[in-house]
Amino acid sequence: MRLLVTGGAGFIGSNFVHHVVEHTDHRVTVLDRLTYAGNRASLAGLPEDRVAFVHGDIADADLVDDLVAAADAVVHYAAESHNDNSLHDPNPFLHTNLIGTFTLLEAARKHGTRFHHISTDEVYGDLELDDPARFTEETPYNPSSPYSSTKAGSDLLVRAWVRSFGVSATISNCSNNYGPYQHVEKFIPRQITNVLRGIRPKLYGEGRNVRDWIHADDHSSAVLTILDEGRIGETYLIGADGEKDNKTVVELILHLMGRPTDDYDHVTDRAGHDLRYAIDSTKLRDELGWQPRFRDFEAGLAATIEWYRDHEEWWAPAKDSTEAFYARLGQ
Ligand code: NAD
Ligand code: TDX
Repeated sequence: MRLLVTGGAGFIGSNFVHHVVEHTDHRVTVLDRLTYAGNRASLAGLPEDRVAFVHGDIADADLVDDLVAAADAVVHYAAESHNDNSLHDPNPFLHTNLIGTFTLLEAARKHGTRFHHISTDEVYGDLELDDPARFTEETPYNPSSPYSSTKAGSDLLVRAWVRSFGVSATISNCSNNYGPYQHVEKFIPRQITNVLRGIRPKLYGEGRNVRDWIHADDHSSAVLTILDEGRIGETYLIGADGEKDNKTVVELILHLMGRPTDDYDHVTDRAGHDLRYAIDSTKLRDELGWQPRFRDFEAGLAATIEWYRDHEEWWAPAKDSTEAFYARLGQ
């Protein structure tokens, strides 16, 4: 197959491209605008006869039309993805997450191209800490931030294009990813690179908020499974039973990096901070037979720490400006 992967120079998109090259015969064209979050170095070393790169905007209808016409399937990762940025300036989130997704859907409709939309568990809002329920495909949408509301809107566009225009689309909503190539603005790489730089990790509020962690490589295998075997029009939740509160994660990072586990700061909490996310991925596992490979969070985290230790040249250029942004917010 010829895959068009949008956002393939970002964190999860680049992990997906590496996974596809390693595990399939597909050829990939990456379409990426190379915003602050995109990095061509994340695709370095991949074979040129398998992976092509196009620098451009998913909201550029002429460009998108040409690329979708040449693809057998679109896997749509491109997004503005950081909640804290969306609280500071929502505008790019509307452009990319809504107009960009609309532009891709119109091209998929015109050319009859298979479409897989990557989304997030954040569209479902949050759960109480003691709620026995987890998110399922039936949970009502209830997004909290400009980021999650534009992702929710993009999911609804996909559903409407399936029903009204017969677009062959599937949707997946995944929990929090960790692994290599994640931007230093995000929680886990921020704390790892802080420790590497001799800066104390920064925990929002009390750190009671729970995230459901999955390794990015497991996200990739789930997306390939849905692309191959998913039922058109269906939504699949992707998760690996990885619930941890933020305080536990910071203390584990410090422990794995040989630091005292109380060597961190509590900083200003995020506005509207979602308390807990938790995914029930029974449908994906029972219907399509998918299973995560990384079941030991501590081992996956240790490998991720090693990756950041070994790849300072990849993350260092973004570190100072990211910390300056957080410092202005008191975080
Ligand atoms: P990221 O911010 O690391 O990467 C986004 C990529 O999209 C970047 O390479 C950027 O340059 C590109 N991009 C942004 N705007 C673009 C535009 N207008 N045109 C073309 N390219 C553009 O994001 P990520 O964390 O890898 O997330 C990828 C997808 O996965 C997003 O759709 C996100 O909502 C979803 N998701 C992320 C997580 C997570 O934990 N990070 C969890 C679930 C779902
Ligand atoms: O310095 C920090 N300190 C801190 O305590 C940062 C950056 C974050 N946090 C907290 C906020 C969250 O409770 O850690 C948790 C994780 O934060 P992020 O990495 O910003 O992720 P989150 O807001 O949970 O969203 C992520 O998962 C779902 C991705 O960024 C989204 O793109 C995805 O949809």
